[in-house]
Amino acid sequence: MTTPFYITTPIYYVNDVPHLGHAYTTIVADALARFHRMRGQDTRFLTGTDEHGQKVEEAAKKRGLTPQQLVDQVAPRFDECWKQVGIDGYRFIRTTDAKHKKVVANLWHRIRERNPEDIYLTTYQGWYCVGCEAFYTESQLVKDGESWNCAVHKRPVEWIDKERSWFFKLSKYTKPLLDHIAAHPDFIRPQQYKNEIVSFLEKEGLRDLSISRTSFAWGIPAPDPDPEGHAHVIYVWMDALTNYYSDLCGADGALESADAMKYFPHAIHLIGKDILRFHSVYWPAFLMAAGLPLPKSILAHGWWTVRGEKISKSMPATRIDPAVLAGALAVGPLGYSIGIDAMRYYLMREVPLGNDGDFTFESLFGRFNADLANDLGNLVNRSLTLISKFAADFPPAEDQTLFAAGENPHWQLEVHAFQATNLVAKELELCAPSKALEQLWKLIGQANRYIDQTQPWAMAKAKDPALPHTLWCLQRSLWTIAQMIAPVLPATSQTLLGWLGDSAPARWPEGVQGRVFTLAPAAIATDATPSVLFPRLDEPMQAKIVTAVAGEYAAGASAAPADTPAPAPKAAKPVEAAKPEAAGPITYDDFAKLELRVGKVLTAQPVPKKDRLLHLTVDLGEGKPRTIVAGIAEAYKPEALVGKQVIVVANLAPRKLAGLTSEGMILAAGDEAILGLSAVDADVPPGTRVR
Ligand code: ME8
Repeated sequence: MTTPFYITTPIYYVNDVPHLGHAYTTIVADALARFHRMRGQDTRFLTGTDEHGQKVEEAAKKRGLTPQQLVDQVAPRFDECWKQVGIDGYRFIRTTDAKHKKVVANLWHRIRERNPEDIYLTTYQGWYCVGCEAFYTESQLVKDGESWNCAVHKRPVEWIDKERSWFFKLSKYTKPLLDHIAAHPDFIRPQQYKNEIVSFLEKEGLRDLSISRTSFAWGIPAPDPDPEGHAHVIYVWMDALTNYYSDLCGADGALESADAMKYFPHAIHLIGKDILRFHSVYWPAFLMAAGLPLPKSILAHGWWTVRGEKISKSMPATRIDPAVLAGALAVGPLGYSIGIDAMRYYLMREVPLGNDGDFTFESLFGRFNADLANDLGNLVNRSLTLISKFAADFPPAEDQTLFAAGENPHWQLEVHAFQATNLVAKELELCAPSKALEQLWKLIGQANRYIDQTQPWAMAKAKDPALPHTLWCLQRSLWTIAQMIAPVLPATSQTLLGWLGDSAPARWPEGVQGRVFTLAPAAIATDATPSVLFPRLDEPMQAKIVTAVAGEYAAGASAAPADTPAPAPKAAKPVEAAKPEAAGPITYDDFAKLELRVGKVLTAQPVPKKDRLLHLTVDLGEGKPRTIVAGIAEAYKPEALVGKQVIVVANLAPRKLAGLTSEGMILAAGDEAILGLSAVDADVPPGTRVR
């Protein structure tokens, strides 16, 4: 029986929509899960959403929604996004799931049963960052004039003044954690993050941790009563971290489920370095206190940045939508799937796991043209063209005598391919996709050189009897490569295997007797006419991609039109749909052409069958209210809009939307669920001109 493989991503906060940073973690986890599945391992892959806490409660209130309504709107976005970018075979957990809530309560009870002194009541006083949902000491914050700012969010933190709270005796676990890390060298990976945690534990030690809040209600109720009668909800990180365990439990929430015992000790928690401490300190300490097994590894990766700024919600100009990026890269006959594969390849190849990486179009196009179009694309095209051209007269066939002859190009390619199956697998076992791809591309280079060396076209002309063997070697190495690219380039792999006459799901090529690996089952159809999988991105194409992607994230930074109709499914978005490039500076006369007016929303109602649209009537002081159709239904409940003052572009030509004529556009910032309507800071009459 093989060892189970269990990989998790962080569960993402629902106050954001998925961006390239979230996609990176999920894509790496997907690639690793695919690899282990290909090797026949019992594989489990978990992602999901983190839905409780103060910031969700506040965001919902602002929008006139209940927290449950807000999370129900946003959580499916992550699931949809992962489907759009081809993430496969995952389970999706939400912390509002009933089973999860039971498991969190059971974990609490278990800690109290085993270590009654580990959870106790007192009062908390100190700084709290709502963005991180974390408590900070002043040494962890940045002083900015009068206020203390969160180092991550660069915004002031909140002072919590003597809030009654349950505490967890984290201080007791400094030594047990250090001991565990010493005994399990792979517990925190890569090394630099392990060093960081060890040094933190050794130098600073741990203080007890507040694990409940009373000043808001959106969370899992603390299972034990407070003798003073306060209602506590469990601290959002204790709740969230438990997801990795709760998904393995049965509906009754019992902690000792068969799946938990089977998979959890093998868990690899893939995370961004921003949440390292929560995972490598709090989480194992909770588990130790409860007497439960610890995960196998905390695997931290670095941050993706844009122009040096971390891709994040608070930096809208950095927010690249993964589905838009994949759509923009959807070139060539396979369209969107190649866009996804190219994005996956870039993310996994460009940066060794653990390091930060700056997203640039230059490096993206460089990788695309050099690695995908030139190296892999050319190999595929040349090999298949040669095989299909000559196969009628020289059907590919192995010639043992040529291998037996030892040192020759055929033998070298064979040995190289065999070694690659091991080297690439080893790197993937170590969760190092970038190094795995480096190894794999060495084999691709070797196969390209094999064609140059053997010159099958010249062999055909000379009727060389070694040609069938040469074609066979090419076919065989291509098949091996097609299998091994599957974790990172699943669509490319499937297409290529199809062209090679292999319709079975991808599986890892295994070595047999020191050199031979599992053989491709069928011969290539001789009339196969391969198309160019990755066309080279020329300058006009590159410009279109930049506009499609950069235009999209620039829109997040400025006032996005709120009445933009729901976008067509992104998966179908061709590069041609790129937005025009942002205009340069405009003159006052240009600006004066815009008639911006204050409007007051009189009525608001959903538009049947259009989840994102609201049908509004807005008073612009013209006697007859205007009909405006706005794409803001995901952010606002209709009732929350009635009576609101908004800014309307009043001289926009009317447009038909969902069967209604929209007679203006409402200004808003942000997108979809995380959207704010532009505000008017004074009670001015409807129709007042905004200048
Ligand atoms: O922290 N580069 O959720 P979150 C790389 N709910 N990865 C990035 C990234 C970037 N610029 N930005 C985000 C939370 N990520 C908690 C987690 S787990 C029990 C609770 C990825 O929505 C990265 O994996 O803020 C990071 O750790 C995660 O998204 C943070 O997601």
